[in-house]
Amino acid sequence: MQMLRSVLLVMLLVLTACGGGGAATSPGNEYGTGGGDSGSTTTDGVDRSKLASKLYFYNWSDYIDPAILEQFKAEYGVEVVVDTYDSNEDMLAKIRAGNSGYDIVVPSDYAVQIMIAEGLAVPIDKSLLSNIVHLDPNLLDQYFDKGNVYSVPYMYGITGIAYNTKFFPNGIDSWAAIFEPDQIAQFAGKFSMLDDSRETPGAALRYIGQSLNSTDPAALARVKEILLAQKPYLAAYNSSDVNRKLASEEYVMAHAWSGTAMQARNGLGDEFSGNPNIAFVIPKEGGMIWMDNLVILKDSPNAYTAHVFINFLMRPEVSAQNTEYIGYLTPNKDALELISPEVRELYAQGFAPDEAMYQRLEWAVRNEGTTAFDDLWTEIKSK
Ligand code: N2P
Repeated sequence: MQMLRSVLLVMLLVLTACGGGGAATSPGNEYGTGGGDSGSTTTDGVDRSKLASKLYFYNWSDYIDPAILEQFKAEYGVEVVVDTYDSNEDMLAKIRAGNSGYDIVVPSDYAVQIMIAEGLAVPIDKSLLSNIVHLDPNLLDQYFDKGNVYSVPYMYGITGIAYNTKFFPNGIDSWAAIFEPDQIAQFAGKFSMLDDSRETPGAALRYIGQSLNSTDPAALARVKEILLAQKPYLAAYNSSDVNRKLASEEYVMAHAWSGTAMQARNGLGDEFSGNPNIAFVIPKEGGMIWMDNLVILKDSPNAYTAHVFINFLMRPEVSAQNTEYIGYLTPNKDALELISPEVRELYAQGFAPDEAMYQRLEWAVRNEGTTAFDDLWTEIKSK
C-alpha cells in the first residue's frame, strides 16, 4: 500500500517536471493566466520559481483530508505543515501575539471581522485565484467581509445536537434534551457541550427564545443559570474529539458541528470508523450557521504560495474530495455534483439545512461594544 502510494507519487512528480502540471490527472485544473511572470511559469499560470518549500497552515482539527496535502506536494513540491486549533479565540490569541509563523488561518465569519479590524489579515490577490469562479455567488460577499477583500469561504456548517438513536429512539427535537436536568440526569458523564464562548451560550440563548447574539443582561443571567445547572452532568466542554467519542459510544449525545456528527456517523479516513446510529438535528428553537474562511496572515512570508494553495483547494474535485472526507458543506457549487449519493442522503436527513431549517438558523456577529460572551464563558468555566 505504502509502496504503491510512493510509486504513484513519483509518477505524478515526473509528469509535473515534464511541464504537464496536474493536468494529466486532474481535468478540472483551470488556472487562469494570473501570476504574470514567464520563465518557470507553466500552463497553469503558477510561477514555480516563486513557490516556498513549506507552507504553514493553522486549521481546525479534523478539517482537511490529508491526501489533499499529499496531492499538493506531489504537484507543486510544497509541503503544507498543519497545526490545529479548536476555537476561534485560541487561534486569535496565537496570531495576535505576532510572528506565529503561520501563513494561512481559517477564522469563522465573526472572527474574520475581528482579524480585519485588528489588521491581522492581508488582502487577497484575486488575479491569483482563478478557481473562485467555482464558488457559489450566494455564499460570497457576506456581511463579515464585503467583496471578499480578505477571505474566501472554505467550508460552512451548522451547529446542533448529534445523538445516538439507540439511546434516543424517538429522536431529539429540543435543546431541552441537553439542558434540562431531569432529562440529562440519566446520561450524566455521557455527553458534551462545545468548548466555545459563542457556541455554548448561543445554544442556551436560542433555547430561551433569544437571538444567539443577544447580550441583554437578563437573558445572559438566565443563560448562566442554565449552563451552571447543566455543568455537573457534562462529561466535558469539548470541541476536539467529539467525533471519536460519539462513534465509540462514550457519548450518547453532544452539542456538535454538523461535520463532527457526519464524521461520527461515517468515520474519518484511517483514523476511526463510523457508527451508523449517529443522527444530527437542529432543535426547533434554532441553532447556529457559520462559515469558515481562508485568510492569509499579514506577517506571512509566503503569500504567493498561500494563494496557490487556496486556488488548489477551490478546484471542484479537490473541494469535493475534501468535503466527502470531513463531512461539512462546501461553498463550491461545481463540487456539489461530485459528492457521493451516500453523503448527499445524509445531508437530506438533516446534516445540511433545507428551506425550513434555514428559517431557524442564525449567524454569529461580532460585537465590538461588549466582552459579555468572554466574561460569561470565563465565569462558567471557572465554576
Ligand atoms: C472542525 C471544526 C469545524 C469548525 N473540527 C467550526 N467552525
